Amino acid sequence: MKKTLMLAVLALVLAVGAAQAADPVLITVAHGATEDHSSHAGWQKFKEVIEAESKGEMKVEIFPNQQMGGDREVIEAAQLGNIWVGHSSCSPVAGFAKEYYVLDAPFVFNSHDEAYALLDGAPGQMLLDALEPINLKGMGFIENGFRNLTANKKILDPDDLRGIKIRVMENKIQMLTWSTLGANPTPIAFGELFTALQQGTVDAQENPFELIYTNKFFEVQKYVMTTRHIYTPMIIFMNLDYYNSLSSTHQAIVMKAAKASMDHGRAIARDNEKKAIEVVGKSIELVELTAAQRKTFQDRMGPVYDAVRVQVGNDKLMDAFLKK
Ligand code: TK8
Repeated sequence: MKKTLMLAVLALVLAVGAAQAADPVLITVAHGATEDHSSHAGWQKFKEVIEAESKGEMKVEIFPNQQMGGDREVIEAAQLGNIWVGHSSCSPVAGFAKEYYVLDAPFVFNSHDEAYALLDGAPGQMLLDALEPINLKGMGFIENGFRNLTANKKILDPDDLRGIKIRVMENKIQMLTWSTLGANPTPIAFGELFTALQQGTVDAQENPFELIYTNKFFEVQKYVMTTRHIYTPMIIFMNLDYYNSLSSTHQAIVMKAAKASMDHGRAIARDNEKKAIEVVGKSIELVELTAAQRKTFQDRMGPVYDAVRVQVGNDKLMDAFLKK
């Protein structure tokens, strides 16, 4: 009897020791936004929830501001397992998963609520699932925002874009959109954009107000036009092999933290956008386009919608977003 009791005590001591000795599950996160961008606040919430819910069994380390490269590099690093978690604007993702071209269709969303309803519903889930063949677990969509055009000349309709060199994200539909409008598009990685504007390599770019502010693009541009020509979300993802290697308890904690990160980041993004509009509007000319002026851009988008449908190659997905 005494021997059995001793063995039971020994087994208990070893189990407790093993648990204490076990290194925490380390989750590395990388992204290309600055630390004052709402997406970084979202990742801090992700870290907070994971470390609290796992009671220290999981640790999160965040590498912001292009430390691991821009969107394309972060996607590739997460695919290969050089980092475990990251985010990217959805346009660069389309080069890896063609379904994401659906989000490059301009003038689809008219409000944040409309965008969230689709992205957080079945259409968005189809996009999250489309990442699994490239070894990524899509965890959700955080805020980047409605994109607006900045330039060194006032642009009131597409005819004003003639001869304008505009930077676009590395994505063939973005290239087609702006060439269809009459501009000369050049794909440049986000991390090189400020220098390209400063040196005059390009005359214009388009991004949400928050990024126009956090990355100081307004300091090297003269006008910002409220085109709101597209809503770009950022997609947050984890290396799928790594996700599948986690216990079901840890998987549930990761997904709970991802949801908390999205909700927190979106809320902050809306406040940040208001502040960004105020600061940018005091530094350069804010050109509030009328609905009629915005329509002159949308009226030229026919060939772009056709090209998106071809690239996406999935009418069910296309119609889920465009025929809402
Ligand atoms: C930030 C980029 C940015 C995107 C762009 O890493 O490239 O213009 O809007 O959000 O993903």
